[in-house]
Amino acid sequence: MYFHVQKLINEIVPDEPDPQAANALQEGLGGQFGEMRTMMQYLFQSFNFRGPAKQYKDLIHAVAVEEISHVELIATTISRLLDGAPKYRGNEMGGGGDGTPLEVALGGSGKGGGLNIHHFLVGAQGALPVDAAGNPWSGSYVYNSGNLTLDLIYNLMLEATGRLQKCRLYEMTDNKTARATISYLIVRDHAHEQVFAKALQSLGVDWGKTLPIPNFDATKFPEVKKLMDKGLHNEQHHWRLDGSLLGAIFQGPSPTNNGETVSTTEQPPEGAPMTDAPERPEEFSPGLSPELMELAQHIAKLSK
Ligand code: MN3
Repeated sequence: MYFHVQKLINEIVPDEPDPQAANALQEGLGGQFGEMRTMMQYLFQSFNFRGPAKQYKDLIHAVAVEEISHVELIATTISRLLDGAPKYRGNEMGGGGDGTPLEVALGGSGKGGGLNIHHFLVGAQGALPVDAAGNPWSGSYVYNSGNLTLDLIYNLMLEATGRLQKCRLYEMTDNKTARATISYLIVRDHAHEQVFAKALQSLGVDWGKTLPIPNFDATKFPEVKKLMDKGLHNEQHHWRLDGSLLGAIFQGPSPTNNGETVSTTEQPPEGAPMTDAPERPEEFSPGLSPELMELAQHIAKLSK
């Protein structure tokens, strides 16, 4: 069973609305190598785990639980990037025309392209479980062969591809809201590559100079450097209230053979405050009449 803390796993930095960046980020949420896939793949692998080598179940499960928070973080980031985009006139592409409040959904009068009309038509300026081309997320992305070594190899490939795509996303946008979340996820993908690499190393694999993938100096992205300076790429929390065997595997020298050390942390990340999204009357969201809102606020008081 799972418990919940009403916080985000990392801070979302405020910046201007940017519906194009929001759509690009959909790949990191609902794409074949996105956060919904990592979450579901690792959850199913842990649900279906067989045999007594429980340290590997704990390891897969630890990453799975963190991925739930990544889905939450990137979905919230997409919502923030969309929120207020129709009325925003500060940059070239934003801002609806003169009369229609949601004109931006049709491409607007600026640069146009790169938007997903469903962000405004189906959702109310919120994230959707689709990729950047609008394809719905699919359960067939999930790889769970039941063979532990194969599953771990595939998980490492998944994290490496996720990191590759996020590095490309970083190069696509300079929006601070988007980049803060992309950078955090680049660093955590790095950590998860190391988690699965350590697991495979414990089963006899020697990584030599292969890792991380993509193998380049990620500290050239300033936001990524800040997080790596704190060692965020070398640690993994176990997310268990009742004790975990993750630390038996994820400790000691980094599998990237760079002289750094990896470790399992006892304390979860501190988290960042979650703020309320504003109401959007042009989307009829949340669409409560003053009478119903009054009723809702009255009910909220009863719970105290
Ligand atoms: Mn992730």
